[in-house]
Amino acid sequence: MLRGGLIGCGFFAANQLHAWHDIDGVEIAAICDTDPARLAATGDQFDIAARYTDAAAMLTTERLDFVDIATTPPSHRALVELAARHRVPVICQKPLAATFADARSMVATCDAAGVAMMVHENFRWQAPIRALRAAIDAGEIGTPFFARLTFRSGFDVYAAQPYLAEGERFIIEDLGIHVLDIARFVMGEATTLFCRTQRVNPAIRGEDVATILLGHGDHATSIVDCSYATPIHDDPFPQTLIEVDGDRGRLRLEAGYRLTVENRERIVTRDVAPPLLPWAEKPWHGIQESVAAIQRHWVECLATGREPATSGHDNLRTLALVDAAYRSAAEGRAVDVER
Ligand code: NAD
Ligand code: 89V
Repeated sequence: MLRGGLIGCGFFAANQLHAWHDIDGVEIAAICDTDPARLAATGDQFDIAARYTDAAAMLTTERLDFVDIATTPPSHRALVELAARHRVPVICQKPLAATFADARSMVATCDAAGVAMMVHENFRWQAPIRALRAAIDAGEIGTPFFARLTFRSGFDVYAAQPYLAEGERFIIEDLGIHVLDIARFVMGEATTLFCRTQRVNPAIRGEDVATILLGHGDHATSIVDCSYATPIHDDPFPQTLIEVDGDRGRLRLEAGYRLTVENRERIVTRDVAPPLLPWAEKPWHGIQESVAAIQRHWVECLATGREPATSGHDNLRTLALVDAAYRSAAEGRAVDVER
């Protein structure tokens, strides 16, 4: 039985704890939160007796096979470094760090300590996105040369995550990061990028709209566009809608989890809806199922010694896009993505 310790008992951690509970061969043996009330509520809900308000005390006292960090970003670097000092494999929520330099240093620290590291970048693990990628891998549209990845919503994301209204940076760092990661997953690495940001909602501090044009070498172009300022009657939150043009056909992942594959001869629409897990709740169920999928992947990686798909090293490539997007928006010009 793998013994995990979870740090950060907030809004999203409940999904992670439900998913761990469902995975055979894993138990969350201890939890930690600096807020005693949240710690107690989570411990009671998931029946976990070993509770800590100090992560260092948890790491010193408990024998853990991995740590799952579900705190907000300002604490990520210190907590990842703590796990590395204890030689404990570590999962860290996105965004891995507030700066690209911090993230690089965290990945280097885990390398030096010889500990496995995975970033909890779960969006690419969503069932509809994997179905889209499987269609590309099966050659259904030939070679992709264009994609548009859209996340537009007016959902009140601030209700459950009030800190999102307070940061100098918002939608690229918190949400665009997922969509940029999907862009890599679907289209490969991007080399150049141009980004414009807007703040439409005057009640928040950061940008709530971002439009990003990516160049994937010479072979492909994609557009990532995100908005939390778009009033929509049937809001698709939290679905990422995607279209991909290939030289032999076209894919469209549309609202309601419909995947259409077409070429000049035929058009087929498939239902690629994610399953509704027993503990999941609409409209979050696709994200919740992706949490279970990425955590199962982590357990397989620990068992086999394989590098996780969203390892620290892999996630640096996504963070390079986030960094380039903010740089481009600030400078008002296209920029190269740091390698
Ligand atoms: P939250 O504020 O609801 O919860 C964070 C918890 O961490 C709080 O209870 C806080 O007291 C605790 N905490 C902070 N610093 C700590 C420390 N040093 N030691 C112990 N506990 C500490 O935040 P949230 O909305 O659950 O977000 C947490 C993380 O999850 C963020 O990085 C966010 O971006 C990410 N997130 C990811 C997804 C996704 O789909 N992958 C969705 C939502 C949130
Ligand atoms: O991923 C996140 O951190 C969340 C949400 C999915 C709502 O964007 O903020």
